[in-house]
Amino acid sequence: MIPQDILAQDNEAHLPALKADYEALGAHLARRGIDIGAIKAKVAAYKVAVPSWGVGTGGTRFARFPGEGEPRHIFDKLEDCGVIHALTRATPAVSLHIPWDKAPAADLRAKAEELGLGFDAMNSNTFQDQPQQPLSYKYGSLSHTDAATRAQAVEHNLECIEIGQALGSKALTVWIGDGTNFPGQQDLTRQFERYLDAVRQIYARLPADWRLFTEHKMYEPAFYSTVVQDWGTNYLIAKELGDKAFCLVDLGHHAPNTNIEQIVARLIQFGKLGGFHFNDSKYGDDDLDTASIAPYRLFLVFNELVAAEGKPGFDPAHMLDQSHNVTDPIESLMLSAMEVQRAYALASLVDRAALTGAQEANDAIAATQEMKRAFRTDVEPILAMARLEQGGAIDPVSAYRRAGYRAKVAAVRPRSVAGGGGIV
Ligand SMILES: [Mn+2]
Repeated sequence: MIPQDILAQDNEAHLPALKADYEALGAHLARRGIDIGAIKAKVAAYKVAVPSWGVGTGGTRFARFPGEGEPRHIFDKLEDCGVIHALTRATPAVSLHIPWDKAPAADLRAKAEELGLGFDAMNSNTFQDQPQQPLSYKYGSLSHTDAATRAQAVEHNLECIEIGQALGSKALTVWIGDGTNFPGQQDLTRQFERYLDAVRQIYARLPADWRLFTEHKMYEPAFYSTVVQDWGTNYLIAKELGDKAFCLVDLGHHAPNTNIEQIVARLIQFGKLGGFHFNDSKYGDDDLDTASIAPYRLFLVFNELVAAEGKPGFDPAHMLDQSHNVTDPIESLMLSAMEVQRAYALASLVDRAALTGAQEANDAIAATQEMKRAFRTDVEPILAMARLEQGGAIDPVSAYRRAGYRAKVAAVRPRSVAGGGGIV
């Protein structure tokens, strides 16, 4: 998909500058007592999953403007994900959405293997009605007032587990659109009781080596209340269910200015952080590219993660979850994967002993300066060298454009005519 000679040409063009920058950064970090090789090894080992739905062009409630050469089906989506991984070497797993990505397991496995990809968490969908679905989710799914509708939603989640088992997945992510638009529309307690009862039935059928992730979101599609509205409710769910249940944090699913890194710290402290859906936002669940708006916030989230490394049972799942309305999704996802790697590298530069010392001495300036010193470091040469050494691109966007991948697939993939909204 990306010819090796083109990748080699592109890397060759960038190599002299990279070598010089890497050497200079190595000397700078050495003065701070940091071994650049150790940071590079951490970055090389860091991986983030890509959502299958991320490689299609997204949209808003108003419209969707299809892009050139959009994937027609899951096999095209896997190819696009393969390009992202080939160039970044950071995204070896794809997260599927059922029923959008339904296909014979053997075919999915074969295609993924050909591309050097595996399968991350399975995502169920009870926030829209599917053709031929007997009962509607208009008024909810796992929390619906009607027992048969709840049973249908439970059954769908069990099917997602079954499909995931055939693919080698080890987790199910449940996000529901359930909620209300009007005060008094539902009894808030009874609605949550119904949800808990339904999600317990899913949890009871979870394979022993699987994890169940529940994802909170404060509003949208419901606008007065959602059933799983915040991290507190999410924590209660994970606590009620048991040891295999964890909370997923989607960065866009909070009120503006919420201290997300503190939520992350709390969930880590109580052993319930399941993982992340990375994206960025200015106002709401904007699903913008990771670190495009608030890179310092992402760094602060990773500061909590790096501080918790080595804690027993600490193994959060990392995934991108974005909607690309005005960019080539492959370029956005490559850059976003690199941004989470960058945040990880930067957080790894924090001098933990110095930070703790400043905290114990109540020296606020020294503490915050330690954070800023790490954040201000340009670690791009580390990321680029880690990619190059793993067979990827020094500059993935440059290599991708040089290879002309989008034009090539546009010639065989007709422009998608799917209209309407496209929050995907
Ligand atoms: Mn999400």
